[in-house]
Amino acid sequence: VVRAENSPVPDYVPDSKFYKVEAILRPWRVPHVSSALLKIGIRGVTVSDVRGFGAQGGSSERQAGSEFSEDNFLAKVKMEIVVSKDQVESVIEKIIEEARTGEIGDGKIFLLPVSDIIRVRTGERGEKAERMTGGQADIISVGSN
Ligand code: AKG
Repeated sequence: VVRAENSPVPDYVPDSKFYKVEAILRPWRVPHVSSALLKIGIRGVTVSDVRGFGAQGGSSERQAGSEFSEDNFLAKVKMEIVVSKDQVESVIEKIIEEARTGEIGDGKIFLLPVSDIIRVRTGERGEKAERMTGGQADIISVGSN
């Protein structure tokens, strides 16, 4: 993922090497978002079917006298993407670009610091675990770098 030289990374608080971008999105926008993320080199995305509501209490239009109730939960998809700090803004920009309709219900993005990343296959940690590689060659090279 390449960022323009003139767009500095914001000072996220707390500072971390890695962040999780967690996005609650309209289900039918998710394929657009994931293929756009693939195109910019993002390789690790987790999705879950979730239900929820936001400021509108689950209705797409504000109605006078409408009550919040538990059956107003709407189907959404939660996407979770863990990346290094310098990739965060590109991921957020891409999600907004591909998920936004401009209508109520487009969802939200949360940014969380991540303490470490551990690849189960190799035990690699940190940057080595974040980097998307795979296969036998990488298993062999573990310990030699
Ligand atoms: C909300 O509950 O905040 C909404 O945005 C409802 C509309 C929707 O998610 O489609």
